[in-house]
Amino acid sequence: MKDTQLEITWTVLTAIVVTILAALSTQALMNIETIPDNAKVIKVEASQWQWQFTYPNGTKALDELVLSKGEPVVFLLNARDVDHSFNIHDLGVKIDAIPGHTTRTWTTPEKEGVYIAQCTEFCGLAHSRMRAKVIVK
Ligand SMILES: [Cu+2]
Repeated sequence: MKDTQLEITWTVLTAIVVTILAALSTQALMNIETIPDNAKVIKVEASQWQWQFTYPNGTKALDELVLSKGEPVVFLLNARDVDHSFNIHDLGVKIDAIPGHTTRTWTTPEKEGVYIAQCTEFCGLAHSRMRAKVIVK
């Protein structure tokens, strides 16, 4: 095989691999950004040192969140005092809660169970106790 043929072969193979990776990456990114239309919106307000959840019907709960298995949920976050960060590690949720600014993320819990939401932004003396129970049923 001549050098030219070899170079063309490697160039074409590389281009095919890069194209496949680009297509897979684009597909993955589109899945991340697409919030399902039927997602339930839950407002989350952080304050030293608790989480307040407001469900679509207006019901509020402190430090306990109940989600339905297989039901997509959008979290709209705000903070009352200082920066916090809402992290439900096992559900792939992590986003900052910032005073005066609404942040947003979403998830679909796929497994029943009890999970922990933990603040992951140092927000004061009781930061480490700023947890909420997350029940998926
Ligand atoms: Cu904190």
